[in-house]
Amino acid sequence: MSSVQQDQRDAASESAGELDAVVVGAGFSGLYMLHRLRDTLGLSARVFEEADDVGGTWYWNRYPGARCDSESYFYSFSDRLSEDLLQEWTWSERFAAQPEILDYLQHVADRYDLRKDIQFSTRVVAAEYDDATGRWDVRTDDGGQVTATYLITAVGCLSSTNLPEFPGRDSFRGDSYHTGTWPHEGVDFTGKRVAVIGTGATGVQAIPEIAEQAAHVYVLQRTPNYDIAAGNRPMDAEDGRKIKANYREIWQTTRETGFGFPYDAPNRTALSVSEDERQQIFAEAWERGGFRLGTTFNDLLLDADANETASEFLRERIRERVDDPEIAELLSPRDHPFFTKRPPLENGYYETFNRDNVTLADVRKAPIQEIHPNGVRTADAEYEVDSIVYATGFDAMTGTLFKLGIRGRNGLGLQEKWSQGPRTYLGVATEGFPNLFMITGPQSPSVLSNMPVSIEQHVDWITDCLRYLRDNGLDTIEPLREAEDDWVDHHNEVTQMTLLPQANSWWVGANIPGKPRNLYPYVGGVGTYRLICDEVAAQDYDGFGQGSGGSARSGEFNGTARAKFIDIVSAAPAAS
Ligand code: NA7
Repeated sequence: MSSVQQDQRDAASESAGELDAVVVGAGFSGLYMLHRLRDTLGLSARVFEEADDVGGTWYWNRYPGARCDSESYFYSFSDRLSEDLLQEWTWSERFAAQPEILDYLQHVADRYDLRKDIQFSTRVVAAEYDDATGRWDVRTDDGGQVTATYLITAVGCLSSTNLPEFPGRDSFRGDSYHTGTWPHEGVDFTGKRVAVIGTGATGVQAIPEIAEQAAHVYVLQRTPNYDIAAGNRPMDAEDGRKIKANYREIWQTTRETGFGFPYDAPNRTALSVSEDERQQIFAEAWERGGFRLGTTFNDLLLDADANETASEFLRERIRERVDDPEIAELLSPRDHPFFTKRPPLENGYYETFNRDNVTLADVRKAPIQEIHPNGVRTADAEYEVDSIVYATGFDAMTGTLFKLGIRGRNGLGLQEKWSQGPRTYLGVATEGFPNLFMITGPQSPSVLSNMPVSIEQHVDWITDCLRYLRDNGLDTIEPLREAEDDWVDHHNEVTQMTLLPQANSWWVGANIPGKPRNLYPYVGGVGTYRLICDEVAAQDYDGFGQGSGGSARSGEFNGTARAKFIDIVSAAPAAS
């Protein structure tokens, strides 16, 4: 067949709704995946996106103070997408605010002409694998239907909001907002009495900004966090030049470290140095700002005594900044070790509690009992307010995946299969769901990493996998049960080596009533994980059954890809 005939045939299939790939979501991962599918592999692909524009997380989270907690110079696509873009794009702040990141993603969409293959304002309501045809049947809320060989989820890890079922919640007569679905026109809190529920990474960013405007802010805190000073500031032109000159090295480091940050990862334990030296190391990291503090020693996530030295360093910073010792104590975490819940980065958060128009309420001691037409009633107080801001987080990692109505072989539902928690091979695929790929899925590093680095790694790996299938005359791939069992066991083993199971975090699903308690992201480290995935690929996708026409012939699971890196894995959280 000539290439013209091939093009005509492709166009005819596409207009009949027969695609090579459907991608769900048009944030960082969906945009890059579409580019690779279409422009690298030459496949027909359509992206379905619920919003009316690109951006994902950065489209929805427009609350005051919304900004990235990774430094802007490495929170972007790397040289894998384009050296030119890296050199041309200039970030204005050390930690970019939401509008600037959204601008960036819009620029990427335009630069690569991606919008023409994205169907906006369209939600996927069902995605069912047809055993007879070996294709995914995808239905959308506008009544549309397409079929595709490959189904790729690019839905982000934090895209289903969590709005707790407080009694009387909907009776409130004022305005209510969830930070994850913030009005595009913004909100003016001038003169308003505002209750903010939640002090995670989002609340910590929003509260200082809201306090600048509002008549009074009541911060309803259930659990204090170890908030780290971000040290945000305008990007220094000289720093910017140095970064651009060294980008290749910077990206290489992000790919090798535990968390996907280009920070030094010294191989020393916290208790191996003297108290003075330790304090000095913490203080230097604190001065430099951001997540560096988490990478000062290699055992902070492994050893409770080591961790306590960092935890206490951070409590001391709180006492220094908050005038009232009782409020400082209320803001000081005592129930979980540092970094076992995601530490927020803050810009003036603690000083906010020195203001006359801010009240901190302990809703752990006196829980919220109800929301009523005029405000919030807790076990020991009444807060009459004009507005309620829910900074109550997300049903992370699986919430949105389950809403897609994914059904695999024999009609098996994804939610049904994962009723006790996710079961995946490498966090990117799951047995019984052929040709389903999940970008930054559960049991991959995902939210325990600098997201763009993990997104690129998954997209590139999926791209290579699809190329491999094509080159070998195959079009069906599915994890083998034993490979999946092995990965789940390994994931659980690495998790148990760390302190992470000790905290009631969203990382373990503790924020959603009834959600199975597991560590959802993989804590073995970005660098090690990449080596394992690359080795699986080098061994012709060991652990995946492969075939064509919907039948993935069973194969042998060699299992040596992971074993090859097991020693590194054992030390992986330490290598962060
Ligand atoms: P988080 O980190 O899940 O924080 C949600 C906050 O809301 C947290 O302080 C919760 O307290 C609080 N919360 C949730 N439900 C309730 C109820 N029922 N009553 C009182 N307080 C409640 O979400 P964020 O949006 O801040 O951050 C999510 C991620 O986005 C963040 O980690 C970054 O990765 C980016 P809790 O701690 O559960 O006691």
